[in-house]
Amino acid sequence: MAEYREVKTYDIPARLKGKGTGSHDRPKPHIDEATYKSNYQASITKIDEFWGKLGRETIDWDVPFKTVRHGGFEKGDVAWFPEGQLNASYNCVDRWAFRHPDKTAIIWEADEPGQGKEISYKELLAEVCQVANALTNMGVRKGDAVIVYLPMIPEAAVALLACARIGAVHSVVFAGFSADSLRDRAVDCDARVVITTDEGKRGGRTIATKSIVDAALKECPKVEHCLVVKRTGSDVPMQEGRDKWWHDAAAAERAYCSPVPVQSEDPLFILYTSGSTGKPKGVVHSTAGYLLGTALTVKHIFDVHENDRFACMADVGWITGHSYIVYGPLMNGVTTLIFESTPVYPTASRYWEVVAQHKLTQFYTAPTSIRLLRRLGEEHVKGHDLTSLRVIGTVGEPINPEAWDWYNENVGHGECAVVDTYWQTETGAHMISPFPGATKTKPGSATVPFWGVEPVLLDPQSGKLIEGNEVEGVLAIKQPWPSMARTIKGDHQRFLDVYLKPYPGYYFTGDGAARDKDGYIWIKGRVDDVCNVSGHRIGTAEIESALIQHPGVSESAVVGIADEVTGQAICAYVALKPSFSYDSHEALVKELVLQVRRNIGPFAAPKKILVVKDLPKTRSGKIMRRILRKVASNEADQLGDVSSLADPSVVDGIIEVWNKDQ
Ligand code: 6R9
Repeated sequence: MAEYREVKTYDIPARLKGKGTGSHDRPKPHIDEATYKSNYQASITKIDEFWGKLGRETIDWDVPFKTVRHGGFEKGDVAWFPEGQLNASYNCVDRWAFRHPDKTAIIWEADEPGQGKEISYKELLAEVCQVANALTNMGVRKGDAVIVYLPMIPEAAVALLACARIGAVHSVVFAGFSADSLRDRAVDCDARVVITTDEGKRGGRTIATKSIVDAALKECPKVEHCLVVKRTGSDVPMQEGRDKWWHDAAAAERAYCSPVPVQSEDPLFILYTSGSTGKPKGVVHSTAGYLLGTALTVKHIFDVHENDRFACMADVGWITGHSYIVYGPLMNGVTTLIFESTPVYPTASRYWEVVAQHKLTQFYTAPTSIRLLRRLGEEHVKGHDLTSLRVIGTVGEPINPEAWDWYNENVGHGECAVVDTYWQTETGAHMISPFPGATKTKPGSATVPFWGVEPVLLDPQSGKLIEGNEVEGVLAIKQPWPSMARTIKGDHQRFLDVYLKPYPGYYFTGDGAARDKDGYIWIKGRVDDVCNVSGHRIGTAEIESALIQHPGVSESAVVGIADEVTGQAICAYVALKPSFSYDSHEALVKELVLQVRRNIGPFAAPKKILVVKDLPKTRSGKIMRRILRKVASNEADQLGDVSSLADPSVVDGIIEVWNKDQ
């Protein structure tokens, strides 16, 4: 049975009932308990009728669809609204710019407080059009890929929407990735253009984005142009014929560009994410299904209303930023916030100053930030007027009940709905989450499925369906839903192998989960070799292949270890080549960490590196990570059966190194 604890159940909070402190106009939630239930039933029984209606209501179509859904998990040929034609940027920008031109679309909160700005829907439309025209001039056409390597500035949203306007496929690479990672992604998706900045700013520090791009582009023969946004004004080299300043290129263009209609199933973007094996996968999202999923979850999981000011503190380089900074909020025509800084810059009150200043109504962050702020103390939250908030959310990793309680009490003042939203890059939008006006919450549980999502628990070995409550298994989804990923760029077979083949007839999430006595879902974390550090997904195989590129390393094995703030941290075991000699252990460890930072990016750096003589292997040569995990969790006394190891004495050597390192 799951080890979840008996926790308190929280009723629908005051501010979702139009009550609570502060004088705010608090709208009635879109969904109450009864409508959640009836909608959910309809969404899985009268599928075509339910989604057909929402598809027509939520999206403005150039050509209406005839068929609601086609295909399934068996063949991996899922398609939604196939005959329909639409344009994502029209749906996110134009229709609102025509209806309420002066409404703020984007609040930009710059790294230094007070240096941000607001952009109206009218201004957003003009800039998206100019950049779309500039991209067209650079030869970008429908279906072409554009890499976006930008820090958190409004141009990041503009870049995505400009690509979408001309039917180009954007692929955002998080600006914390190294030149090598950027190169691999640009090559994999055949990008023709890269969009970046001279430099980035975050937490008072400067990020050399352009120079990283320059290094990456040395090995990207297909990239013809680089469009460079001026962020700091620093003097960066510009390559004649290839590099252009964003502002010059945009200013030369007409501030209108006709949106190019695309088919529902045409790709809107590619986003690379880590898997348990091999190189990162280019997850491909469709246009209509993805927009529908993000639009509806913003409306219903965050209970967003017309005059709301919505803030998601994620980076646009991850799926959370795509869905909940850019597409979801703009599909609803509300105000969205782009945050350039960190939760602790210039002080640990930054988040709360931002909430108070902009009178934010929804606030969405990762458990790791909450744990960090909780550790720094309540005094940083107190004294800021947070009464505008109605819904506060978390994403990216399981939230421990202590962090949930702290968030609820100190930020939500016990009056806001706390939504623990479970979903993935591949799912496009929320899958399991409370509905603010409909779902009683339990700290630590993602609670109930979104419409159209049928979560099931399967026995990991037999794949048999586990029915009833108070059970645990691997989490899979029974029916296709509109916002699910359609394929992996250039490798559909891998898409089938990773998600649809492991448990035939189901989409496999890679997570373990439990269902409690009330039918609520509790996510337990990955069951594969993927680590979750501060809500960032990192494949252990990627780190291993970075380490092995160091001249001294013969083998490495990476495991995740529990960490109080980041959830998990990376622990790498490294065996050296016998011929390799080195002077200082400290210097070697530093070099190895640097190797990972250079190869993948600083966020993937191991917290611990243990240099061992040998790795524990089975007779067939497989590394037994189970043992490495146990040692790294200080559970060397519970190693279990090690008799299948080729040389069981290796384990003693590893334990010795671990103990010395403590
Ligand atoms: C959106 C996002 C996906 C993985 C997922 C799971 C973990 C995300 C969670 C959660 C527990 C939640 N995860 N949300 N675990 N509770 N509310 O994070 O996408 O980067 O692809 O990561 O994150 O393990 O499988 P992505």
